[in-house]
Amino acid sequence: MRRLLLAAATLLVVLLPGTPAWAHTALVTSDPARDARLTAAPAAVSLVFSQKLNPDFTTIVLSDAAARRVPASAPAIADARATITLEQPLGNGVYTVAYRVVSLDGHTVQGAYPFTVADPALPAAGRASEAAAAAPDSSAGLPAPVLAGLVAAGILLASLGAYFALSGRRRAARTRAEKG
Ligand SMILES: [Cu+2]
Repeated sequence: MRRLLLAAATLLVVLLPGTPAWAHTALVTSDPARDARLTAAPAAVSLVFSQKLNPDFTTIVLSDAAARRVPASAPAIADARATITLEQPLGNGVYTVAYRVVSLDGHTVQGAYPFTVADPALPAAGRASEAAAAAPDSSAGLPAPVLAGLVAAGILLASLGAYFALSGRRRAARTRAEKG
């Protein structure tokens, strides 16, 4: 009987690893949604969790593609929903919503997800940086006159090399003839 109790106690310890995942809060839904592609910029970001939120331990940060924080209000908490209101209209581009909240058992839950603003009425996002990133560093990107100059210089060097090699051989032949 005692052995059985011991086995049961051991089993209990094994089955109870400090933090049962089901006790933790989780992001249930959000607006904008994860990976959303919006044709109109949102004025707010709203997250709904599976547990009631603690206003003292709820953080939501919106960042742009350059990881700059987008100015926004402190999260307004209503039960399990937290909403930040953006202070400026968003331009086109990829944004990241990062959140950090506390579960009822006191453990922190954090995560992040992206969404994209692609308003056809706004200028395209980061065209200059995209162009810079796309520019190849190979000779294929060189303007035609530069390429032509490089080819000409190559031909000149090759023919100079051939000339010196030839004249060197001729000179060697001549000295050999003079000696002989
Ligand atoms: Cu926990």
